[in-house]
Amino acid sequence: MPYDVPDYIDAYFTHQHDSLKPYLDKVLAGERFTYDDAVHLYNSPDLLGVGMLADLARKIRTPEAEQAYVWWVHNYHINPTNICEDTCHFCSFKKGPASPHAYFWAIDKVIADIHAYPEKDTLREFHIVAGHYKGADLAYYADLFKALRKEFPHVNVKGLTAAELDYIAKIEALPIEQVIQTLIDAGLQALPGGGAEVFAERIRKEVCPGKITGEEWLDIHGLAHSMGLKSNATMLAGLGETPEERVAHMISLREQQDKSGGFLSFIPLNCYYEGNRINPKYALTGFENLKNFAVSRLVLDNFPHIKAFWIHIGEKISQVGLNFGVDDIDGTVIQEKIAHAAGTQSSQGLTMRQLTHLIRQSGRLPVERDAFYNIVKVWDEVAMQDLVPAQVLKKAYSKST
Ligand code: V47
Repeated sequence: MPYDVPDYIDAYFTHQHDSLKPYLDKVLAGERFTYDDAVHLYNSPDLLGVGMLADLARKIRTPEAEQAYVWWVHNYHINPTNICEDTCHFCSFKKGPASPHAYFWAIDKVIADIHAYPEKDTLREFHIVAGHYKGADLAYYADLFKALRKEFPHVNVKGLTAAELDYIAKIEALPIEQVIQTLIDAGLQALPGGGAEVFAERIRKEVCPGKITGEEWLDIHGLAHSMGLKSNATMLAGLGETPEERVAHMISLREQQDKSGGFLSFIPLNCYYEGNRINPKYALTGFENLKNFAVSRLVLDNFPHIKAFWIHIGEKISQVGLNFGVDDIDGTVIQEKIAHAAGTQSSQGLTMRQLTHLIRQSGRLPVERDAFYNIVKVWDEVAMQDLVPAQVLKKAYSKST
C-alpha cells in the first residue's frame, strides 16, 4: 500500500462510524465508487467521516513527495464583453447591447490594462471568458490570443468555455473543430471548466434553456482533448439540483475522462443570487460545499486535482476544504467579475502572502504552478523569507472597465 493509514482513521471507522467502513475499504483497495455509493455519502450526516475518506483518497492517489502540496497560480481574469445573447437565469453578469453598463473591450485596451498591472511579470495564467456576442467573433479571439502570447509569452492562455466555442462556431457557420484549431494556432492552450452548470436536463431546461446540453459540453471537451488541449470541469450547485443530480454530473465527467483523459481539475462552484432569477432558497451551506469537495474527490478517481475556487466558496471554507479532498485553491484571481456581479462577498484578488498564509496555516505546502501544474515555485520557509513587500501583490489592485 503506498500510504500508511494512521491508526486513528482505522479506529474512527471501525468503532464509532461503521456505516462508512465499507467505503474506507474501497478507498484502501483503490475500488471505484458507484453512483449509489456517492449518493449514500451525500446523504450521510457524518461529514468528518466523508472528509477523512476523501483526504485519504487524495493522499493515496498522490505521489508521496507531493502529498502536502496545495497548488495555486498567479492568474488574471479577462472578461472581454458582458454583452450576451443567452438567457441563463443565474447570470448577473450579462447585459443587453443597449444597456448603459454593456461593454466590449478593444484588444489594445486589454493589453494596456495588463501592462498597467504592477505584477504582470510574474503572472502565469490568463482566464478568459465572456458573453455570447457577435462582435466577439473568431477573428477577435484569434487576434486577442495572438496579442496576449506576443506581449506576455510567460503566461498561459486558458480561454473560452465549451458554450462559447459552440456559439462562435454557430455565428461563423464553421465546424467547431475548425474554430478550436484556429484558436490553438493563435495561442489557445487550455479550456476553462465553465458552462457545465449541472448536466441534468431537468435543471438546464429550467435555468439555461438556450445553452448547449450536458452531452454537447462533454463532446466539445472530448474533441478539445483529442486536439491536444487540456481543460477543467465545473459544476454550478445551488440551482435546485438534488444530490442524485450532482452525482450523475460527476459520473458523466468520470466517463468522459476515461475516454479522452484531458481534464486537469474539477471545480465545484456555488451559485450567488443577487440580480438574477434563481431562488436563493437553494443556497448551499458550508456542509454542502464540503460534501461537494469530498464526494467529487472520491468519485472522480481519474481527475488529478479538485479545486476550491475561493471566490465562490469563500476563503475560510476553501481552506477547510483542504482536509476534504481539495489540493488546489485556484489563485490570486485578479479581476473576477462573474460571481462578484451576483453578490459574492469574497475579496477582489488575494495577495500571494494571503494565499500562501491560508495554505500554510492548514499545515500544507503552497506550490505555485502554471495552468498545466508545472511547478513555478515551492513556497517553503526559505521562499517565504524572500517574500519582500515589493513582491507582494497589491490587495486592492483595481482598474476601470
Ligand atoms: O459557468 C454564472 C458561473 C461560471 C453565476 O476552469 C455563476 O479554472 C455563481 O467556469 N453565481 C464561470 N456562479 C466560472 C468558471 C471557472 C471558475 C474558476 C476556475 C475555472 C477554471 C473556471 O460561473 C459559469 C457559471 O457556472 N456563474 N453565474 C452566479 N450567479
